[in-house]
Amino acid sequence: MIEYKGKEIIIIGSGMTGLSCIDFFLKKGVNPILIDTRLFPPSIKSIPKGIKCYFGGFHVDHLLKADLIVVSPGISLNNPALQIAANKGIEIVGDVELFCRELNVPIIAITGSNGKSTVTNLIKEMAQTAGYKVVVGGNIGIPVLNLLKIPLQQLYILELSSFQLEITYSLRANVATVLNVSEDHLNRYPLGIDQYRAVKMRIYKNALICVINKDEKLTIPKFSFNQKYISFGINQGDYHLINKNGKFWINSIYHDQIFNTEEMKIIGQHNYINAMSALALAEAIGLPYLSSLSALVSFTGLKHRLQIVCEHNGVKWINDSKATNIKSTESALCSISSEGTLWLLLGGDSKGADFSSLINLIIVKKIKIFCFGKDGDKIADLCPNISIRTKTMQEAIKQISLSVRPNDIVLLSPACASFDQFNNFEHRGNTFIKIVKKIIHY
Ligand code: UMA
Ligand code: ADP
Repeated sequence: MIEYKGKEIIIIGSGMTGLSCIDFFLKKGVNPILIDTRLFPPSIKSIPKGIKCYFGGFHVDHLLKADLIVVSPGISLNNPALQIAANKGIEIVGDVELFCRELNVPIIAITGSNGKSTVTNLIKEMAQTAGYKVVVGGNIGIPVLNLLKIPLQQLYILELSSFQLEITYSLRANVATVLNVSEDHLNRYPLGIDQYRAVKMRIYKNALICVINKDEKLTIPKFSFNQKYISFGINQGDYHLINKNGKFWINSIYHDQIFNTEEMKIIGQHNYINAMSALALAEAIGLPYLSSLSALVSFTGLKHRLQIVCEHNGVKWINDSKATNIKSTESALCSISSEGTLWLLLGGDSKGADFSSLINLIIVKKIKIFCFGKDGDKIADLCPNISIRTKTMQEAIKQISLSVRPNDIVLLSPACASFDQFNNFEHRGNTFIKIVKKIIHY
């Protein structure tokens, strides 16, 4: 455990991470300083009394007085003031680093461009079914330092974003995985996908066992003598799919029994892959296979991920608000088939992504696209014949509701971040649900 007393500590960002860091240092008897780039940060009322705050930007002078700077994930390390501080040798870390320095406990660490929360919850259910005392935290919405308030557990399952891994150095996971790597957050990684991928690969450093996706070369680390590997993939890997009479079964080199994916409640090939990755993680920590399979069968999926809101007059309304990049929307389009028209709601902040890869999937479907938000124009310009531009998602839903017919599907799978018009993806998804229920008088 590190002694922080007597040190000048600056916390950047007053969101949920920043607040958890303040709490952590106060408990250690240190009064940190808080900086936020916004003049009126949203969580201003939750900041404990007595904390010295500077709002409205960074001042290099402040940063240069620090012994330690703790940066929230929403702040880019490319910020010039942070660069100056780093060049002067001031230590810059994130909350996950503070957490790893505090506890030496069994950790499953999960990252990837998509599927993190689904797999994190699945492995949690599997471990709990096997009788483990487990906690979950990280990018999933629970700052890791808050886990220190819970009595010591047998297993910590951490969902980690690239932003968090960037400033984590002491992670020594028992099992680590990069589920997949596809284009995302390019506004934060100016050198492109290689830079983004390199950050994700940091999760494997010092891990005892690496769980890798055989179908995605980008998830495979350089092999190291003292690490064990367990793999999964569609047609290859220790866990893979076999096709028997048009039905997909999960097969494994570790077990004789094969598992029928039709027993799962979550749909789509991407979820079969998620299931295999969770089974591989379960194998790595030695959970009994049968109890993992029973957890898999019971798992109903998470809200805002291909969530069927309702079916009314033959029209299905689906909330996939957590689809915040192109690959996740592609997986939604591959998982859903509609006899009628598919009404797709796309838009928000594209984070610098190139949408042309979506076109191939879109043009083979009977589809109408509604584009909204900051990058609505950019998306609508790609297929102008089938796209309608609205300012907001709310406006789009109202227009769609006037035209839908039985057998149609309305899908919110925006392929963009929500922050341009909503607080977060939950806010966007809940707004969708609320309007839909109002429209159909649910
Ligand atoms: N911000 C400023 N100025 C500041 C500090 C923050 O403008 O000085 C802005 C950021 O640019 C961002 C917002 O405030 O738009 C929130 O940033 P934050 O770092 O304060 O975020 P937290 O509330 O602490 O939440 C963070 C993660 N958010 C981000 O990485 C943006 C949450 O992941 C995570 O659940 C939480 O820590 C607990 O670990 C959310 C997320 O969007 C779900 N993650 C990205 C993703 O999944 O794609 C990576
Ligand atoms: P994350 O936490 O990485 O954002 P989630 O499990 O919350 O992942 O899912 C986010 C979005 O990605 C949802 O739209 C979901 O349907 C989709 N998705 C989930 N798993 C995968 C996967 N393995 N490949 C592609 N898309 C996926």
